[in-house]
Amino acid sequence: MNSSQKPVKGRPKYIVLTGGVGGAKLCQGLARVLEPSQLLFVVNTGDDFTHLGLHISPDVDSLMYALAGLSSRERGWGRDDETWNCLETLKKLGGESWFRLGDRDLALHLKRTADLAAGKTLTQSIASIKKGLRVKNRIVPMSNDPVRTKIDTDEGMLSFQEYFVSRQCQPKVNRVVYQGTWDARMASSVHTFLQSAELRGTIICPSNPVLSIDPILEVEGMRDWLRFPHTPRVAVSPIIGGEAVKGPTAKIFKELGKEVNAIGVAKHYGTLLDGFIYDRRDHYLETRFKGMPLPARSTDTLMQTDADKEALARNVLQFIDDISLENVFGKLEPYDA
Ligand code: FO1
Repeated sequence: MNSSQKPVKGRPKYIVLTGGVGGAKLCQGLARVLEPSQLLFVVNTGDDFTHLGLHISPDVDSLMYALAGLSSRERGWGRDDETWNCLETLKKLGGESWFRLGDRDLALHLKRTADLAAGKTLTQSIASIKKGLRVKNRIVPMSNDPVRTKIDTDEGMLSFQEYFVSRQCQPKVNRVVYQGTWDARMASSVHTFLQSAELRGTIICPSNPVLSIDPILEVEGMRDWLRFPHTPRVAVSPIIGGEAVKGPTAKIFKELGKEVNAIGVAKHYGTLLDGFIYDRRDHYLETRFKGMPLPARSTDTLMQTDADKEALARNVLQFIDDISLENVFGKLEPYDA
């Protein structure tokens, strides 16, 4: 929490859809300007898988480590204060070492796997682990039921981590499928939060739209529920100047025949959105955004420091307020924040 700014106590509330490293950065910014009770982070679990008998939930962990101030600056995933003794020994023993689990990260995985084996839900396990990490924010998986993202590539159908880590996102993507979304139920706290009278808006983080956000939106009923509260839904573009800040978003957009820029991202989400934030370096897109029925605003979205994360969070919240006012008082002109 920024000491110079008093938080708004209790209300308003925001639901935040996130996945991956870019998403976690905006969540850190939001956590710096709002009280934990004002935020619900709903996290992609399409990347989850079982490895060496352990339940891996990378996007949940990236967010927990980021909010705990423990995440690796260099890698983005896993912990900063990591050692690799177990992995090195495993390698010597001829075990699987392509997916790198550090010693400290392993402890988290042992705890989660034991929780699930004892009958806890993923939500309950996250709640207990984040307590140990002293993270006060509310973090829920998009569902407690298994959803698995599969990538249909020119090398055949690959599981998410086979594509992402083992094949380093090299195969050409033809299609992405989200197995299990039909049977997956939203975590119950998402319903409760969406029905809250104090809900002020929904924020879609600058995460990969296809790999991190679509799995959340595809969970049975999620899109309809997100339309229900009639509060602004705002997304932040993960593409700046035709490139993703990190990861394969631009490559996948190109391979799926989408426009590789902020306009392509806005069109991808389509009518789900009430507002869109793109980077000020993409100011050349302003005329095109003005021609679209979607209010768009440009600002600095590159989050390198904690101050950058906080500034973007404040801009997103301001934009949501402005859209809410616009709904009451009429159209606002776009501006550079
Ligand atoms: N990403 C890699 O590129 N290589 C790894 O070996 C790797 C291990 C890993 C272990 C735990 C964890 O929570 C994340 C890990 N990641 C690794 C990141 C992860 O695969 C991706 O960042 C996400 O799935 C995409 O959002």
